[in-house]
Amino acid sequence: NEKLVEPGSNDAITGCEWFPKHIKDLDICAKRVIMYGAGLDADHPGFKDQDYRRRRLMFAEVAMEHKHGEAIPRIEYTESERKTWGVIYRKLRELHKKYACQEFLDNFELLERHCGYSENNVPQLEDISKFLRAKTGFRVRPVAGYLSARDFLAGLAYRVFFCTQYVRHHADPFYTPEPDTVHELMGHMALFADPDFAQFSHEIGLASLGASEDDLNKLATLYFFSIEFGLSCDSHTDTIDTTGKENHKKQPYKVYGAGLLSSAGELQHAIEGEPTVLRFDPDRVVQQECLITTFQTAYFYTRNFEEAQQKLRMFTNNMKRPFVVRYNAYTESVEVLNNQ
Ligand code: HBI
Ligand code: FE
Repeated sequence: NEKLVEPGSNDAITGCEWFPKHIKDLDICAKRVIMYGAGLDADHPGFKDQDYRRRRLMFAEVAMEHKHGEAIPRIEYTESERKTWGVIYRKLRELHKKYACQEFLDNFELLERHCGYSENNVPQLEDISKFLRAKTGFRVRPVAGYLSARDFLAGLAYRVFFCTQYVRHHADPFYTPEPDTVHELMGHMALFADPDFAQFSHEIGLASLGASEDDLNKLATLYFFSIEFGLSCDSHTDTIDTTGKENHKKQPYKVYGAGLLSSAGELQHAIEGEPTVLRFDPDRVVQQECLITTFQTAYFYTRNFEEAQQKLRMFTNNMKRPFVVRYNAYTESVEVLNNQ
């Protein structure tokens, strides 16, 4: 029988809130979905579409039955799903070339070459997972819907990204009220192939294990304004050009956040719309409100992912936990060191 842990349960080892100690424990996190197909909200585009709801239940079942170590089932996407994917793919690829950071573009090309990415094909999680694992040790596993920030971030500690496998409703290809596979695959996957980005993500995850409610909210906000909405400053554009004048012509910011790279509207807004852009300083970032239904009013940039790592580390070093965690990559487990 399956081990079940109620959210909010105390951890036998640390006395803090329970967290996974081994990558296999993510099976527990994956099951604690807050929202999925069965209970689509009244304002969801698929709410009244019985076929869509049935389809979502199938995806939920695949995700709920998946266990660590098993192959991720291949999905035969419907004509309608492939059409939705294709429409978004064409539009976003055009925008990526203009706005995405170089690391994203390079790795996206690899996904096209090795993982079946194209406008005519929805890629399979199993292929992407194998590819990422070879690149950075990251992998993906299917999830039925939205998880708590705590469960979701815990995955990152194990270099696991919880990935939805369903496609948004076809009524509005450029809008989804929840993460879907288009957002995950078009927005997130490419950068998990980058070692520095992978390390940054991994460290947010490790910091989240057993964190206080307050610290967890801060980490979720840092995740939001980096991995979802982060900008980078293209170092080539703010150097002095050959005439000796500073080059103010080119837009200095590039995009690495998946929420932007998977949203045609907000991607343009973030670069062309002249929003507030501030340096990624965690003490400042955690004061920013995460907006869910509208574009962000401010974005944060770092020069590169190494800088993001350093800033994050300085911040998490000051977070207080009555224990230290150490990730053991050989055993894929987290060791808890009690040094209070
Ligand atoms: N759950 N499945 C899923 N996908 C996400 O992107 C996600 C999540 N839960 C929480 C979350 N994102 C963010 O709010 C961050 O707080 C971690
Ligand atoms: Fe996301």
